[in-house]
Amino acid sequence: MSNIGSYEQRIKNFDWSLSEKELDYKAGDVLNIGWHCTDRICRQGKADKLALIWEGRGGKEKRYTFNDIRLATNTIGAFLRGQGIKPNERVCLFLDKVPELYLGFLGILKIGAVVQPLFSAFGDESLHVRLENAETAAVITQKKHVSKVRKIRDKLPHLRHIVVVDADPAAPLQERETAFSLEKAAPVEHLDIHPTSAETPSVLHYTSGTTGMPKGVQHVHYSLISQYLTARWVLDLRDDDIYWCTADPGWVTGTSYGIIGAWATGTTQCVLDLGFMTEAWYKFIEKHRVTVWYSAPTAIRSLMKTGEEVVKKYDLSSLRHLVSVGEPLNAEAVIWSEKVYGLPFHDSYWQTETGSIMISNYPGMKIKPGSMGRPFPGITAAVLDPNSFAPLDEPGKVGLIGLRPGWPSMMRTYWKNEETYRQKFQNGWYLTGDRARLDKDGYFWFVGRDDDVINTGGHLVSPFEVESALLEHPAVAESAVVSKPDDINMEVVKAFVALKPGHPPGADSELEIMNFIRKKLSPLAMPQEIEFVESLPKTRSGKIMRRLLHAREWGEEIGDTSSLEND
Ligand code: 6R9
Repeated sequence: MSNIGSYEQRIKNFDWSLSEKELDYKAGDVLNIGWHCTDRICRQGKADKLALIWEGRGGKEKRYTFNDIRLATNTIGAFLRGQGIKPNERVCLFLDKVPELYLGFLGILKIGAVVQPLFSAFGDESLHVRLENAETAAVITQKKHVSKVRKIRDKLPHLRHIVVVDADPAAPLQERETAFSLEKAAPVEHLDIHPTSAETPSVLHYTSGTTGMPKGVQHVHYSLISQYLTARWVLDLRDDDIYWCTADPGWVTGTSYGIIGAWATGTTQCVLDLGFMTEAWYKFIEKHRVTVWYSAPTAIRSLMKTGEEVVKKYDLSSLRHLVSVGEPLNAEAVIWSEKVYGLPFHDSYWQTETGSIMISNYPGMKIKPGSMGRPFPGITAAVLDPNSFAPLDEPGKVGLIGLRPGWPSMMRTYWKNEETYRQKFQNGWYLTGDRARLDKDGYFWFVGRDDDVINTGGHLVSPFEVESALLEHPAVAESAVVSKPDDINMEVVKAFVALKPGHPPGADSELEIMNFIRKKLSPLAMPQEIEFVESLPKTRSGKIMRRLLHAREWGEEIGDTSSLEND
C-alpha cells in the first residue's frame, strides 16, 4: 500500500495541518529546515541510520549517518557564524555534487542565512550576474572552481568570504579566501539553531533561464510543509527506501527533493557526483539497491537511446517506484520504462516558483501515458482562458495552467523584483506560464510553454506533440520543435533532430520523417523543415532550449544563455 493510499480520499477535506502535525509544527513555532532534516530525525531514534551514500568519480565512496549529518551541518554553521555571516545574508554554494554541497545547504539554514545554490559548471559571467543580484556575502566552493570567483570578486563589493572546502596547503590562498575542511574541523556537538520561523527566507534559487533573464525565486522555511508531504505521497518515500534523485542542487529538484524531501522524511539517499552515463547509472542502481528513482525526461530519453539490451546486463530488481520531472514526459517513455524496467515513470509537474510538486501521477492511481496527472491534494489547479483568466469549463480546451495561491512552498517574491512577481497573478490565480488541457477525468495534459505554442494558419500545434511523435520514429534519438516564419501560415513547424547511430541524415531521411508525422498527426503539424544536428542545446537541468532555436529561426536576440549546458 502506498503512502498516499487513495487519492480520492486524500483530496477530500485535505488540510496542510496534516503535514504540520506529522512534523510536530504549530503556527508560531520555530521552524528550521536544517534542524528538521538532521536533529529531528536523530531524536526519532534514527541517529545511526544512513542518511547519505555518496559516490564520486572513480568509485570513491563516503557514508554519513543522520548523526554524522547533524554534526557536519552544525560544524559548517558554526564556522560560517564565526566568519561573521549574519542571519538573512546570502551564502552561495558553488560546488560539484560533493558532500559539502548537501551538508553546507543545511548548515547555512541552521544559522538563519539564505542559501543560494548555483551550478558549479556556470562560467564566471553567469556567476557574476547572480552573485551581484543577490548581494551574496560568501561563496563556498572548491579549488577547481575558485579561479572563476577570483575573476569577478573585484566587481562584487558585498562578497566578503570565499570559502574553499578542499584548499591545497601548498597553494597560497588569496584575498578574502579561507580554507575549511569538513574532515579536519572539530565536530560541533551543540549549535544554537537560529530561531527561524515559517516566513523566514530560506533558499534563493535562480530560475533555469528557459525564459528571459534569471530571476531569484525566494522561498521560506515553511516550504518544508509542502516538500515533506509531497516526498511522502508522490515519491512515496518510506523508512527502508534507498532513494536516488539524479538532479543537481543547482536546480530546484535537487534541493526540494534531493535534500529537503529526502532527509525531512528520514530517508537514506544516494548521490552520484557524475554526469549522465547509461552504464554508470545502471551500475549505481544495482550496487546501492536503489528503490525510488527521481529523474528527468532528458535522462530517460538518453536511456531509451542506449536501448534495452544493456538493461539486461544489470540487476535493477531493487527499483520499486520511478518519478520524472522537468519536461514533458512523452507517452513513449512511460510505455518504454514499463516494458524494460517493469515500472512506469510517474510524471510530476512543478516549477522553481512553486517549490514543490503541483500536479502528478500518484502511486496506485491509473496512469494515462503522456498526461502529467492530477493536482496534489490541497492544490487547486485549473486551465484558464488566456484572456479572462477564468477557468475553462469544457474539457479538452487548451488554456493557461493557473494555481490558486496559498500552498506552503509557494515563492514569496522574486528577489528585488516585486513587480515581475506581481505580474504573475491574475484574477486570483498564479500563472505558471504553461499551457495545458484538462480531460474529463481531471487529468492535465501539457501542451507547451505559453511562449512555445505554434500557431500555424490558426491551428495550434504543440511542439511537445510533434516531438513525442518524432520520438516514435525508429531513427530519431532526440528532437526539438519550434516555429519558423512563413508568409502564408504565419508560422510553420520546424524540427531539429538528432538521429540514432547508424541512421544517416539526408534528404531521404528528412522526407521519411516528415511523412511519418504527417500521417501520425496531421499535415499541419508536419515539420516543413528538418534540420539534422549532432545534439540539442540544453539547460543544465536538461531542458531543451527551444528559445534559443526559436530565436535563431526568427532572427532575434538570443538573450541570456547562462544556463546552457555547453556554454
Ligand atoms: C521543477 C522544475 C519549470 C518548467 C515548467 C514547465 C516545465 C516541469 C514538467 C514540465 C511538462 C512536466 N516542466 N515539469 N513540463 N511536464 N512534468 O522543472 O522547475 O526548472 O523552474 O522549470 O519546466 O514548463 O513551467 P523549473
